[in-house]
Amino acid sequence: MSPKHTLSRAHTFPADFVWGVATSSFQIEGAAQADGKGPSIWDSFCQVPGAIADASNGLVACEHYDRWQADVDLIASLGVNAYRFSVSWPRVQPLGQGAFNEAGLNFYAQLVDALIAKGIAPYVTLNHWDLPQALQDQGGWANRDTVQHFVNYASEIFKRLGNRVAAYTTHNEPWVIAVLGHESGIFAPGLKSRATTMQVSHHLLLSHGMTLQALRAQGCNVPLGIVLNLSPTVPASDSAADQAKAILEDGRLLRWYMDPIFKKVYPQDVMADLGSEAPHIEPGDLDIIATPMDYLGVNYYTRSVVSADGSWKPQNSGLPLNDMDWEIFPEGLSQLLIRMHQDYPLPPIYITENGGAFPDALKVGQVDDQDRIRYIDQHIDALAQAMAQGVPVNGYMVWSLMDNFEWSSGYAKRFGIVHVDYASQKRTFKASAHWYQDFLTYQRQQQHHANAGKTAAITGVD
Ligand code: IFM
Repeated sequence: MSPKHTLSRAHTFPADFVWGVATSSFQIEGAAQADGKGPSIWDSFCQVPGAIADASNGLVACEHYDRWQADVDLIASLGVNAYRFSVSWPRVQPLGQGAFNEAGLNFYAQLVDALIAKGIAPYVTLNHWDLPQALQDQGGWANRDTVQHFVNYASEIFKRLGNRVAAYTTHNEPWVIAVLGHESGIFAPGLKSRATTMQVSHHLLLSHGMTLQALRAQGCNVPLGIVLNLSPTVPASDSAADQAKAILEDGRLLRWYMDPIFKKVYPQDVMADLGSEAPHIEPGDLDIIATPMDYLGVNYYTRSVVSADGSWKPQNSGLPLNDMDWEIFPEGLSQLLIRMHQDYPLPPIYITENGGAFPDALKVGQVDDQDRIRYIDQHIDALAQAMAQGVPVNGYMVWSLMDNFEWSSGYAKRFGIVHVDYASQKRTFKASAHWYQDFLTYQRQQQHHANAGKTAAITGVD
């Protein structure tokens, strides 16, 4: 049988390239009320009737809080050299300010130690959306006080995990927190106000910059950065209205985050469009936001197509769709990275999430998810093409290690390369996990051959 999905094998990546899998606390941990953990905004949001498609919640999830040791073994068996996960703020500081929770801090300290012992680099995200509900009760990210609370929390995490981890990420996908959480309201905390959305996004960015400064002042010498969800934004047609809308949406998705971080300014066109809904910005805020970062994480899933009248539907595009009805568009990853490289002075980039939900079927103990394999293969290929054009990419992480709580879609959408049977909590490698494992072995062999070649050249052996 000839090997399938081998586009990515045409490329040999640098020996120190980071290959990982990613998860987040609320999506996998469960144990939502165990060992002193406080409630997060997602615990509350799950109780809102109709908020989650299958009316599920994070009470049990993948029971990772109890099964973490076996999960570390699972990660190690994939052959990855990195694992990206997040710390649940309310697990380590139940009210988001004041007392810390020893049990929660210990959980993450043990996880980090176990990963390191297996040769897996821990990539720690400080905020993957599960804000303590007690802070939301005081206005959440719309309240400027939350910025300092986040810095205090981040400082405590650094005190406990220190420079043992591979990198710290301040926030995961601030656009999602701001827009889906506060404008469309389909994510926690479920608000619908554009002015609040923009204030939230400013506070997230401000807390990002302040955290970089605070952690460095404490002696942090591991890379610090942020993770953005980015896509190329294209007009649905070449009408002037669609094109203008696409430029504005690009401003709201990409430039609203990239410009202040790399150019110390918010995009003028978005500001003008916001008018009185623009955020309140204090003198010096932009200097803080633009604090130099060590890396940028990019989460890429699909492109964004916009029409002025909102009528565009992915079903009309002709491109294959995944189980979320997102277009599968690998070229978008190279286009995005090349454009970013042209427009911004980029630090090293990590693709911190890439993957897809597909309608997996577990048959006789196996999930033959060829569509997911094809997706990952095509995207690694697209990534290599961007690197060949000079984009500085240092790593790639599959979303996700295992099936988990997919936010407002509940457990119905499966992104994992490892299948989770939620009734028994049994983990089963899908074909994509085997494929990724084989791909990583192949990469190591390529490295080995390249090194052997170098040694031979140096010593004159042929
Ligand atoms: O599951 C999410 C993750 O939490 C953040 N990025 C997108 C993924 C898929 O929707």
